[in-house]
Amino acid sequence: MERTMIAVKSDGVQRGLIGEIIKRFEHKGFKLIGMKLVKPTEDMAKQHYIDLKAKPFYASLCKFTSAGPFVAMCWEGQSIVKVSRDMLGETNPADSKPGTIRGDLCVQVGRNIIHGSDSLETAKKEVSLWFKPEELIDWKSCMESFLYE
Ligand code: DAT
Ligand code: MG
Repeated sequence: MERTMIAVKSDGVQRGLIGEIIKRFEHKGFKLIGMKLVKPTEDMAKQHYIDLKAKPFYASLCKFTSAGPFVAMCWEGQSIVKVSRDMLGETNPADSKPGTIRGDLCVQVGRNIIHGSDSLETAKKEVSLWFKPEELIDWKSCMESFLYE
C-alpha cells in the first residue's frame, strides 16, 4: 500500500469543492488516513513547493497557498501515487481530459484547485511536512476485501 498527500487548495475550498474532491477519492476506494483544514504559513507553502523555487511563479504561488484555507489530506491505496495523479489530470486544466478533477472543475493553471504528490519519494516528504505521526490514523476499512483480492 502507498500513501500520498492530496490537498484542496484555497481556490477549491472557496469554490465549495472539498466534498466533491473527497467523494472522488472515497468512491474510487482509497482510504482517508489524515485530514486537516489549515491556513499554511508562508514558510510551509515555500517548503511544500521547494522544488519549484526557481520558477517565476514561485513567490505568487506560495503567497496564494499561504492565504488559505487549505485542506491537507493523506490517502492510502494500491498504486495511489500514480492513480491519484491520473485522477487529478494535467497541471494545466486546459490540457486535462474530461473525467479528471482538473478537467471537470477548473480552468486556469494558477487556479487548479488540487494538489497531489508526484512520486512516492515526494509523497513521503509531503505527508511528513503536513502531518505529525499521531495525526495519521491507521484503521481497517470494512470494504477492504471488496476492493482487494
Ligand atoms: P502539479 O500541481 O500538477 O504537481 P507543479 O508541481 O508543476 O504541478 O506546479 C505546482 C503548482 O504551481 C501548480 O499546481 C500550479 C502552479 N503552476 C504550475 N505551473 C504554472 C505556471 N506556468 N503558471 C502559473 N502557475 C503554475
Ligand atoms: Mg507538483
